[in-house]
Amino acid sequence: MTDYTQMWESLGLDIKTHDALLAGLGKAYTDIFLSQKNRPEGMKYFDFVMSEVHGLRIKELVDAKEQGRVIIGSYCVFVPEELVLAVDGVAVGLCAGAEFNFEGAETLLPRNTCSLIKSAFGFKLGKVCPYLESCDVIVGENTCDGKKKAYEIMGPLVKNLYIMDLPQTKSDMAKAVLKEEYRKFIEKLENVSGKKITVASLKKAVELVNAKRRAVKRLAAIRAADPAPISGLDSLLVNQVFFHDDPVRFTDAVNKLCDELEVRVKNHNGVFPKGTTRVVVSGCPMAVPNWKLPFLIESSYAVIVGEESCVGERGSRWLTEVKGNTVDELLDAITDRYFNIDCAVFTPNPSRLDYIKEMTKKLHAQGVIHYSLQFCQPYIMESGPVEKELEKSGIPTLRLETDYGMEDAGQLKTRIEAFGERLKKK
Ligand code: BJ8
Repeated sequence: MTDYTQMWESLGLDIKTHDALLAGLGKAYTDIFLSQKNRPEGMKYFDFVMSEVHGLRIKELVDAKEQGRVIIGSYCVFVPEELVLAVDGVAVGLCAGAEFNFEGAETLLPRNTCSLIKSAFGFKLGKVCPYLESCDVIVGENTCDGKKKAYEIMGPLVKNLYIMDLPQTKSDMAKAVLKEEYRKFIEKLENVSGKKITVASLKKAVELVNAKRRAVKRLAAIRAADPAPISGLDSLLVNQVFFHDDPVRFTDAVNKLCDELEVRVKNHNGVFPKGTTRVVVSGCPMAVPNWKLPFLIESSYAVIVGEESCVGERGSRWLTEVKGNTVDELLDAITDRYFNIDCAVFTPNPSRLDYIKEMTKKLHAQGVIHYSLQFCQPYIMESGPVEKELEKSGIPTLRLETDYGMEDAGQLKTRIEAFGERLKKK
């Protein structure tokens, strides 16, 4: 195994704490992922990526920087990777999914802040995130109130925090605001990278990101098969790696995995027996290594066949039309694409509910498990009307609120199992 200590030291990581974090991550990965039976061969690539997620991938980022490329980190799927790639930059996701150093985070943030935000602060204060420390620019986007105010507190802790303002309605004016924010982001990227976005570089970037999204869409469609050829856990992992890996290599690996899964579907070779209860999970994004809920669900009675989440279909279901002969026209197409995202911070937000119904139907799911992080106002608020509407449409729905800790695992499992009984009777 390569020793990356020197690289981590040069990024300013706290080696002892970081070692402990990696050891915990490795154990969780072995227990949750490697213990699954009859996994697709194609998952070996993702096992490798995970084993090197703070090693080889970080080395690649360091090398990219040495070659003069900029590293742009973000916490939201509204930040267009296309624009980063168009200046030959590298885009990395920074959301964290572990309950780590929450005591530290709570010295700066109110206790009733969602785990996703606390985790980002815990990682920063604990000096354990090599992605964050590699970034030339960290993009904070004004979405929910928690994130908005947290970025104000984060500003002095990091170098080069850039705030992107986002609209919260779907009006024409809101779309114009989004386009203007993206235009300002181009300016920022051009300044920091010293490279100009051209029609050719932007078209190429759009095509690259489209190919990546097409690959995960292909995976999402394959999951309609019964028996399920891949677990929800493994599919989630692919969607999580989406935010960290090299886009070309990732696309290739996902397409290879899909080739294999299509053969499995033909041969009725499932990871769960035919007729296993099928559920869609909808709600807050699950960042690495947030695997708690999928693990509890899939170790109970059901297979997860889709994620209506930003780490899932909400983040990847739209492609960008490659149309336009100027950077401005291409930016219109990019804005059109991103303006579709139906995050719960938007009001009103009917398309999210419609799409949960559509997913349930096309993936032949018997029910929906709505997942909100505690203290996440947008998704908790939206979960009531979502549950009511789904139930009215004959789709059994279980609403869960949880955090990154394991204390409520037993209680969650009991509720998940009781929901399973209900689905069986359906
Ligand atoms: S587009 S879902 S990635 S904002 S869980 S921090 S909402 S209090 S993550 Fe998100 Fe962009 Fe929307 Fe997607 Fe706030 Fe809720 Fe915490 Fe959240």
